[in-house]
Amino acid sequence: MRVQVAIIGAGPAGLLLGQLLYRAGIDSIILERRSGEYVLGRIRAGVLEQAAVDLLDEGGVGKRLHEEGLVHGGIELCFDGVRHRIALADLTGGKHVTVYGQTEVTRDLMDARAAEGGRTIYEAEDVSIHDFDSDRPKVRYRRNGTVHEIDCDFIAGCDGFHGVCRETIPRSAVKEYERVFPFGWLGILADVPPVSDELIYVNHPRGFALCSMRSRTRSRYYLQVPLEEKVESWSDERFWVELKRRVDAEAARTVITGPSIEKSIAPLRSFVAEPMRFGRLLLAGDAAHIVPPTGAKGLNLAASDVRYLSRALIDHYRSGSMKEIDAYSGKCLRRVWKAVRFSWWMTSLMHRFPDTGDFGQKIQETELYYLTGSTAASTSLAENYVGLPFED
Ligand code: RFL
Ligand code: PHB
Repeated sequence: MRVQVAIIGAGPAGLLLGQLLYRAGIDSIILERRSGEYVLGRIRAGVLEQAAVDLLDEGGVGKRLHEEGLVHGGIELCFDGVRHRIALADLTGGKHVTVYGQTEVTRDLMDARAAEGGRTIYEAEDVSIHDFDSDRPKVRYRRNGTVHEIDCDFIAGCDGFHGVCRETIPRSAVKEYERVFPFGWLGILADVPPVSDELIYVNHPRGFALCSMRSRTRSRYYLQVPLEEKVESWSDERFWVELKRRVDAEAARTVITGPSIEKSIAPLRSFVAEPMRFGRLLLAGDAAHIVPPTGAKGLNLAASDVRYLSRALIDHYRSGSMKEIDAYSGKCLRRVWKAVRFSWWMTSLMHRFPDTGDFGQKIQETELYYLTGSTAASTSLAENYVGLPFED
């Protein structure tokens, strides 16, 4: 079989790329290791930058997002027992973020691809990529015991942090940068109304907490926990008691609790692999970089890579030029590193580290007072949170 672009991974990066290429008349196939239901069962990101919303609109998949997404013009930072609002929209000339779960984004993209007859092979086993340093890359996979081979012009490595694409690149050709944080986030999803209309990021001596949501009737809450913590040790009851100890008194009084419908622990990590292109293999999303979720940037960065990659491929097929493909890695990485810096900074500011101590706690609170009291400092946070501009 032959296609123009073979996409590895049906997460948001792979599906969105497939959609944008389809709209431009470029033929692709997506190979996904898991089943569609498994991919939809992963509860992950919840906050979309305007640029990600615009890109989903460009892909023709924004309808439900605009009907059901919650548009937020601010976030709250809670510290020293009091909440302070960062007026994102006022500070950024009217930019907002949209709360719409990654599961829903993925579902909309899968539905659009199915309706358009796009090819996605779920449960593709032993996917391997070959000859991407030549003009004739190949992809192989196995399904129901039969090995298939695909010839293509380009391979898009959208297969996440544990994927096969980055791993196949010779070690000597990649430079990896990494920081693993000494804690994780325990998250629960529950069908209860959110405690507040906006997200609350909490700095507390007992550890970070986040009050988020998926809709007006579905909430997502997180607690900072030690890395070695087991999810089985956290009954719903224990989770709610701990959350109430970390949030402000009013939130503790008014939060509506209920049975969890999902509960999991995610480690926090910053990671970047450079460059993001090797010949005709182009990495996008978590396959090339990971950020801790504190800045709500992971999914948005995947969309930002796909924006550059789709434009580069479309330009190539229209003009025959490799100029935009050549520029891809540099353009992505300049924006990626800014999000890596912001996510690291938000994580450092809001979490309790093993060496934070009383002094560190005071410094964090003082930085938070400065941040919420200074228009210059709040504007810096706001412009990063809503998403920095693109190069083109
Ligand atoms: P994904 O979503 O990981 O999708 C990659 C896909 O590739 C498949 N795959 C393979 N397919 C074929 N062959 C192979 N060998 C393969 N290996 C892997 C996988 O099954 C999968 O379907 O990467 P993508 O598309 O780059 O999207 C990135 C986002 O998913 C990610 O950045 C965010 O979800 C990160 N993230 C969060 N980001 C936020 O902005 N806000 C959040 O609140 C937030 N919470 C989270 C998160 C990531 C988490 N992970 C990774 C554990 C919470 C969690 C728990
Ligand atoms: C979420 O709703 O899952 C979420 C929101 C904001 C973050 C991280 C996670 O910074």
